[in-house]
Amino acid sequence: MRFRTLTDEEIAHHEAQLERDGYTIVTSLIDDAGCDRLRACLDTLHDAQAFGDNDFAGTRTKRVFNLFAKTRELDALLTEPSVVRLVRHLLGPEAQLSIASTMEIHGGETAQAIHQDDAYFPVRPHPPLVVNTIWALTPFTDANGGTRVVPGSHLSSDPVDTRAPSIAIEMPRGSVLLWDGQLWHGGGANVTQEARFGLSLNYCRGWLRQQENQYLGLDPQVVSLLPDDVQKLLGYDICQFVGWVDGRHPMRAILPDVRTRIYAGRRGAD
Ligand SMILES: O=C(O)CCC(=O)C(=O)O
Repeated sequence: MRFRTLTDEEIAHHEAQLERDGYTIVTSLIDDAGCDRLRACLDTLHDAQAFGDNDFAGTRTKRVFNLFAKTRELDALLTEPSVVRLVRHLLGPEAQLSIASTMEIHGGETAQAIHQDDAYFPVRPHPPLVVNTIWALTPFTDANGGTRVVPGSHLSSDPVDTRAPSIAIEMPRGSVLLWDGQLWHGGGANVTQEARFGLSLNYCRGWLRQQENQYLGLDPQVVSLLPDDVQKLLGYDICQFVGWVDGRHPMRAILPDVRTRIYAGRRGAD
């Protein structure tokens, strides 16, 4: 999979957009072949997936969760350097994955209620706690259910009127939308015949509990064989004094027979 490389000026522009508007769009980050490859893998997971059974999840929307237990194709997205830099800009160096899921909005879906992705952390006001990303694996348009956002709404600690004017995110396939978890947003209505496919990698601060339990969801033997940066972003790390197991790095708790090999030469493992 090939990614477009962003310049430092482009990164600075996106950081400023995230701070000012609460969201930014990095266009055409993944090449066509990469999008095809991701779709081939995710479509296999979607074939067997039923539509949601409530208005919020969407009765014409398919979602698959716990993705890092089901494929290794997403590791390159999780560690994509420009997106990681932008996520860390708001969440700090210990940012970790909170939840990974697909959001395939089929024709006939109605608009989702706008909401905040950090609403389940009941502290107000607060600094950014969550950054969500949605990778467009089809084009996103106003008509096909492109994510709707209320620009600037991340700056208010008061609830937004759920009928507040929102705008639809339009972006070509291979692009990624990033937003501060305080931004009011929701999936759009799809009035076309074609499904809109989004892949969401949602991150939180390293000292928060992840929304999806990555310790029970993933096989520890598989995690132990992943590269360091993937392990860290999946939350298998220490954030200051949070995350220890028996006073040591959490990877020490996984598979004593492989830990010697894993830790050979790793700086600061103890
Ligand atoms: O699919 C989208 O564009 C956003 C969906 C969303 O915000 C959610 O399901 O929480």
